[in-house]
Amino acid sequence: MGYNVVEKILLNHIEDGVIGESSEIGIRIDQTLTQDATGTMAYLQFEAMGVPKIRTELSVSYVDHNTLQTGFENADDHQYLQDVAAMYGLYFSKAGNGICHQVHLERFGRPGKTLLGSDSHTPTCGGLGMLAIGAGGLDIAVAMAGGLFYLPSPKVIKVMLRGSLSPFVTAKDIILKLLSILSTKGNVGCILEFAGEGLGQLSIPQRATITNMGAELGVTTSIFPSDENTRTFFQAQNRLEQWKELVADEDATYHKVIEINLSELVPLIAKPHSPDNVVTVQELNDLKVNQVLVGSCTNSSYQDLVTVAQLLKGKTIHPDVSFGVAPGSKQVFEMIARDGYLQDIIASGARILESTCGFCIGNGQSPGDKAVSIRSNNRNFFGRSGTASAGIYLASPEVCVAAALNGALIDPREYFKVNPLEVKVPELFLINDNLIIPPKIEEVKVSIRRGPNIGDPPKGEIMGENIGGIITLKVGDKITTDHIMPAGSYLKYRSNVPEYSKYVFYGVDSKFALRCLENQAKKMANIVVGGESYGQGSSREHAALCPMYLGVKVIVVKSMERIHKANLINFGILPLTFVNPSDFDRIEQGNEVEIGAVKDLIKSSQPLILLNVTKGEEYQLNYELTPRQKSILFAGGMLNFANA
Ligand code: MIC
Ligand code: SF4
Repeated sequence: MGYNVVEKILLNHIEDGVIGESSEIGIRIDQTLTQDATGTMAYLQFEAMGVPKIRTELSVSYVDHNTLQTGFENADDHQYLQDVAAMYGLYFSKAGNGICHQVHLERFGRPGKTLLGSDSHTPTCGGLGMLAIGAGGLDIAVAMAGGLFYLPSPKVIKVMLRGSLSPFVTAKDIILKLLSILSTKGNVGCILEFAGEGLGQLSIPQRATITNMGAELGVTTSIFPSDENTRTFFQAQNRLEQWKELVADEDATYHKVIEINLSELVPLIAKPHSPDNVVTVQELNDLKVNQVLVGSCTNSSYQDLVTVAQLLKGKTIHPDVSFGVAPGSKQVFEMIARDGYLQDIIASGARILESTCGFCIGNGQSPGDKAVSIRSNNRNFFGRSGTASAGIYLASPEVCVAAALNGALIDPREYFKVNPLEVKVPELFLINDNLIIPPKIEEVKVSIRRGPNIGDPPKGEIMGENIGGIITLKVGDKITTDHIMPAGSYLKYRSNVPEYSKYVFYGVDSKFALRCLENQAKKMANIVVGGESYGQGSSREHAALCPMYLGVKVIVVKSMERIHKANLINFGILPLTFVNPSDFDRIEQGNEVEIGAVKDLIKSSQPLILLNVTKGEEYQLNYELTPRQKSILFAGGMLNFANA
């Protein structure tokens, strides 16, 4: 029997468990990446492990999220990260070099290798045939220390791309179509593997748009085979020796097959406040637009920006629109400058933004009250832009440019009467890695500088036999990590858990943290109740770490997303689900509850009983935990477990 691409990579890396048979498997990690917003905590945790040098083939520390530097905190974090990289043997990509996923795709990713990144969009490198997975910072620290990464034994879904894209229909429309089919929930444990004749038309940056935004589906990752197009890309990045072919066997089998006919696709757009709220652009024709932004790790490649420049050439942005462009990396930025495209973009009236996450994470460019903002990025969660009343829409750069020129949404096929010029991957990218500091071969003496904002990561408490607590908060479906742990202007507290913890659930209920502290003082555990797909979105472990700091011991939901569940376990918070989902309607915020014999029941894999003391009712609760995860929870989290 033949193997698919995912199985081929897993078979080369598996060290624990059996693919398809064990509930989770442990794999060796070749490469890791971190970014500054999750990185400081990951390296503080790595330091706590006492390992002298990283044990991966290659690890890169990027600075790309918090580059706004309003205050000393960001700069101090960057300095800490640079010192840590020098001390432990990592590459360090300085602020200004670009967004981690774009740079990793350009300069480091390799077909057939495994990559673990402390950012949910790490699957971007799946575009070049790599098994690239997002996880919490603590999992990255463990991988850097040579430990295995555990993932659910995956269900591999084959996505057959048939036909070919029409002009103005793009890779973004393929992933938006997939989001409309699969939605953002219910895909935990799946991996998408792309195949079919449609692949030939897709360059690596276009494939990377698809694997990047695949993160919004909640799958473990997405991957393309490594073929001739991949080879062309490696040659153009002057890394041909790192390329190898990796394709599925003819008789490979899959969990299921989805077909998409590219010839039938039209320009699509995701409406507020979820990436799967997809309609055709035509359905929203004439919607007045206030802001347009092109950038982020989804759509900011050289190909994307040359297309943008060609569509803008000789035209002026609509007077009522603010239009911003953020090149994804220094390579992209330098190339559009060298080739004259930057001039066309500037001339049109665009505002040129730094090569960083910026607007995508709500760090600047917040739209006006009730404004409509059309963006080329991947997430439009409620409040993420920094303006709760604004409507954020996600679409291709082509749709963005048409809206920016027209002042209202319009199908680009209608607006630009002539088809765009085809932009191919250049024969040779401009290679200038002068913002990447490689690790030193010789021994270096480094003393790590830590700014006053950088504190030690808190440790969890060993789990007790009984949990008595309060339902401190009850929320509904699709609670994202942006709801739980807002980023934007609070990002600078990522290295300062006591300060950052004040903002847990801030946009949902600004008194949450205060209530938690009051309950904690009364020795009552804090418990959060939620609906479907709790914890979707980011890999930020602060969405577990800060609740742990506030004394949250249990999360009870209808269903939960993979990375967030793993993070909760890593920080000793028990993730439970209702056996009977209608019990969700009976339990209320403020109820006093008890869960008895927790450890004994979990050890013997029996359901837990939640006694609602206030109402005198009982609800059965379930969990899916492997023996390894149970031990981590009993120890009060991964740091205690690893150091035991
Ligand atoms: C995001 O897109 O939500 C982020 C910001 O990149 C996060 C990481 C973080 O919160 O630091 C992610 O995707 O994991
Ligand atoms: Fe940065 Fe946005 Fe990409 Fe997250 S999704 S890595 S915030 S550009």
